[in-house]
Amino acid sequence: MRDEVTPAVSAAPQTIEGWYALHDMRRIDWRAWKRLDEAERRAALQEAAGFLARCERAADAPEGGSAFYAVAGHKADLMFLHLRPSLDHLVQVELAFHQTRLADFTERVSSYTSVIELSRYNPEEPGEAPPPEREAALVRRLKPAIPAVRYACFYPMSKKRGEIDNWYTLPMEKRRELMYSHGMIGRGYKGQVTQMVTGSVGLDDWEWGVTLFADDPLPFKKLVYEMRFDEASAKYGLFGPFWVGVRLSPAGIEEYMAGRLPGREPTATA
Ligand code: 76R
Repeated sequence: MRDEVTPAVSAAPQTIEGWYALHDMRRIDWRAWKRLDEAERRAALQEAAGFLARCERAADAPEGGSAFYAVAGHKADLMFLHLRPSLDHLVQVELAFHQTRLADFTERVSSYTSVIELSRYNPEEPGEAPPPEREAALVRRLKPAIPAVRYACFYPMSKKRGEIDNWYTLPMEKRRELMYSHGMIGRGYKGQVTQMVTGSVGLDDWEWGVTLFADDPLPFKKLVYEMRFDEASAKYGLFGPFWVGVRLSPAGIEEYMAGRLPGREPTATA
């Protein structure tokens, strides 16, 4: 017997995919690191800084980018974010890190594989090409430069498929309405928070990854809290663990491993 909801009304929104994303969470074995002699530490850090600099400019792929964060709390010490044009490039970047000496002092505590996704609840009319400025804006979102801001917050989420509240059986029109309201809340944080939504159905354990970037961590809390009261999240949002961290430059890894969080400016610490 067919479901009461016809495929036409519960249709999936059109999605457009961009770069693949890997969020790679690592814990440092500080005890082993401290036992390492000074010369070995220096060599490992030099190698690591070079590796991270090559990652940032995606020297291992035709395009992409990476960023590194010092994570607060017990869930990880470092989060590496890699954006690359294919899953193969992501696997290659992981393999390359494992070849470094620093990798010997890290344990992977979590990771998330997804692909940048734009879901289009209001697509162009069929056969109508978007104007060139919209096309350019689209490409910037599908292949984004990682925002040069100090903080990032990452968490995976899904939409509920309960017996009563089921996002996936809602009519398209209702989901469009809810996503509009969701987008309006998001827009209120323009200039404060940049979001990157990555789809992970079929790729990882949740349905989306949400990565937020900002120059102050407080708007992460404000934005996520405000969205909790909006129907799309209040009724249908299911959330995984959160990671929040401070951006490290490739050279910053040396200071970090010596026990100092680099300041906002690379030269700010005495
Ligand atoms: O892409 C767009 O800007 C159009 C509007 C929009 C869509 C379609 C949008 C805007 N989002 C969309 C899709 Mn979003 N987003 C989240 C979270 O914590 C929570 O409660 C939810 C986590 C945040 C914080 C956030 C921020 N968004 C999605 C989807 C896919 C849904 C689907 O396809 O069914 C998810 C899972 C999701 C989750 N969203 C915005 C933001 C912000 C800040 C905006 C405004 C962007 C802007 O206009 O600058």
